[in-house]
Amino acid sequence: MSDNSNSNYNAETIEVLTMTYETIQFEQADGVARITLNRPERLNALCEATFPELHDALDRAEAGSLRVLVIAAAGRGFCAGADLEQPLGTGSRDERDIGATLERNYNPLIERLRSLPVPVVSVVNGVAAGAGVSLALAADLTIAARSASFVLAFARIGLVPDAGATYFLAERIGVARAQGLALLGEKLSAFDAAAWGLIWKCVEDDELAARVDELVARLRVGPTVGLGLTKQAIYAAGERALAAQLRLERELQARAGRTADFEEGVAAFLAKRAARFTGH
Ligand code: T3D
Repeated sequence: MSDNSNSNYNAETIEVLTMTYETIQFEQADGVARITLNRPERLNALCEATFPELHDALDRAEAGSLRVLVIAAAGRGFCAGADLEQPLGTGSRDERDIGATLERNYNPLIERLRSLPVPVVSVVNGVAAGAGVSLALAADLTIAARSASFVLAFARIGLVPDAGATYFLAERIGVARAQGLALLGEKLSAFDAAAWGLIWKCVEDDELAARVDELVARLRVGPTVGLGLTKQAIYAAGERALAAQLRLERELQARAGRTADFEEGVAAFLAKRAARFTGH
């Protein structure tokens, strides 16, 4: 990792932290952390170095006053999944345990992203394949360019969809469509991904950056604690019976009701003005 961390101040005295790692870039300013996958020549395939770098970037993001995390990618693709130029597993065929790589690298990352207490946005600029699909879908909001696509490439190399892919797909688009994509490994266009409910939105290529900026600007000034509790409740819903979910909502609402942002939201409504949430 090349540590070229620096802090500087612009005219509005907003602190900007930037880090360039071997395989990713990280930038944090004004509550927004942005991780950019940065191996465009390999379509941002995930190699062994990427995972500790991602965790280090997430540590830095969480150490600051984080209100939104953006995961984006450099070049023409989002992420081509595991780097197939690196050996997937070691030893003889019988000894090889690719599952151990999942346990060590992929699973902790996916769980961490899902449980981050702020909104996570993934920006799919081009093809997402293999675990790249999982990474894109681990975000709370996935926005994709119209020319982007999703490929469960695992079937093409004799592997099983992983890093949460089977979970995200079966949950969002149903078993029939999930099986079709997983067994055939066909490309799903961003347009169809949005129409099927796999992702939040598909936008025109030349509008992607502006639409992401709008989305991030909106989330950045949102009631961060309430938003974090909201995502927690929605993710829990699929795993609980109604009675348990009602109890969870009760508990989370009690916490949201103790935030300064709740008081500000109500005060702003009554005063007929825009709320000025601080994220507390
Ligand atoms: O142990 C573990 O890590 C287990 C975990 C497994 C999780 C997984 O993700 S398994 C699935 C791995 N991913 C794939 O199988 C996808 C492989 N890539 C593709 O199928 C295609 O590249 C795409 C459909 C993603 C894009 O196709 P296309 O035609 O737009 O691009 P391309 O020409 O195939 O790729 C461009 C370059 O990126 C090319 O390099 P070159 O020829 O220009 O030097 C290609 O080799 C490279 N590249 C693409 N994907 C990967 C990759 N290099 C390394 N690993 C890749 N996954």
